[in-house]
Amino acid sequence: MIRPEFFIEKLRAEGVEFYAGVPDSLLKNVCAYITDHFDKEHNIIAANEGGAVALAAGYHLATGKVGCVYMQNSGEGNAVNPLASLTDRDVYHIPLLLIVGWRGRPGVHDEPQHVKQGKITTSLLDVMGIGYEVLSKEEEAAARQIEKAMGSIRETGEAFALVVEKDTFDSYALQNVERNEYTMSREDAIRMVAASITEDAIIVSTTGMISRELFEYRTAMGQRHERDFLTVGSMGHASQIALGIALQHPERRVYCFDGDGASIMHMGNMAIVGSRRPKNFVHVVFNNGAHDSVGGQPTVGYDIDLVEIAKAVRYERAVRVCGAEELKDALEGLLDEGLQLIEVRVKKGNRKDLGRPTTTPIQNKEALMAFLNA
Ligand SMILES: Cc1ncc(C[n+]2csc(CCOP(=O)(O)OP(=O)(O)O)c2C)c(N)n1
Repeated sequence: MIRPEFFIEKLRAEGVEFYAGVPDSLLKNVCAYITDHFDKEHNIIAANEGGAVALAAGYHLATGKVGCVYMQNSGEGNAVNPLASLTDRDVYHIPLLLIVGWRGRPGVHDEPQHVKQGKITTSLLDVMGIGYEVLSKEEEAAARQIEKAMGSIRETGEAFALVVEKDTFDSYALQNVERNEYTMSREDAIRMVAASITEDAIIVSTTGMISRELFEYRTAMGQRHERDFLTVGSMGHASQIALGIALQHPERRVYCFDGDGASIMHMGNMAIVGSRRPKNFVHVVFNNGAHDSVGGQPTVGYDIDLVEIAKAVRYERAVRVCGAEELKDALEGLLDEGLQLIEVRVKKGNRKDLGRPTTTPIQNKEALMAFLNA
């Protein structure tokens, strides 16, 4: 295995002093090392992976140096547009290094949302004309690959990617842990909201642990899963799926269970929800100020005012709550009709024995459609 400090210090020796990206579970030890060793001007956790590519482009314009973008392969899609229309040699020809966590690598068992992306991870790089190396798990070989990558970037002025398999990096314990003062767990908050909704309502939940915790709540309560759409991939788009349903089923209330990282990733989606003002839409953002599902790296969730943002894009009502009492009041105080948002401030972390959905995405889809159209 590679020590994160070995990897990042080798990159530093090759002139890499700027990072931007969206965290990934396979890269979490490297991301933690970067967080501890680079200041906020040199490590930016971006809203989405496309934004990270553009940040590295801006850094290059300002300094002439090569920035590095880290991402899970799920984020390749978000990055394709700026890679093809900004940094590509046919456009502005801007060099950068990509570090891509390879979930769903063929032959390695992974969750369903990673299977397709895992198959196309390297072919997407091929089709964009981006050279890559699958990073060795052995330090000296990895060091040679870094030299090759940086040599290629310097020679061609183009992007080059290091693709990272599972169990490549050794552990690294984050020193600068950002704690928040909130006491309620996300899982308790999810249970409270789920328990408060009527039997005909739908929940569209976001990527990561929020969906896993909702699934386990139903199982624990002996309930079926047909009312819940678990958006296991497609991070940041749960609110649009919910909107698509809400507009066609005005007789049912639709809840979106969102994360702060996910809602920030595609924040414009809130504006579209606001523009339609569905009367049957309740947006609940479980805000722990972190990308908790992939290692707890900070988001800007506590630096911005989600309630004011919701109001500004024409949600009828938006409130922020912390703690079970306030959440209970907010749920009881929901208007019978109207587009509403509840931001629930929760602490970071999850149960260690949290499971994963035991139904497949297709089963989930079919059960929901049957329920909706019964
Ligand atoms: C496009 C994309 N980028 C990155 C990921 C990896 N990922 C999965 S969950 C997650 C964090 C979600 O954070 P948040 O929405 O705040 O929810 P939390 O995990 O904190 O409950 C990330 C970055 C992904 N699935 N898709």
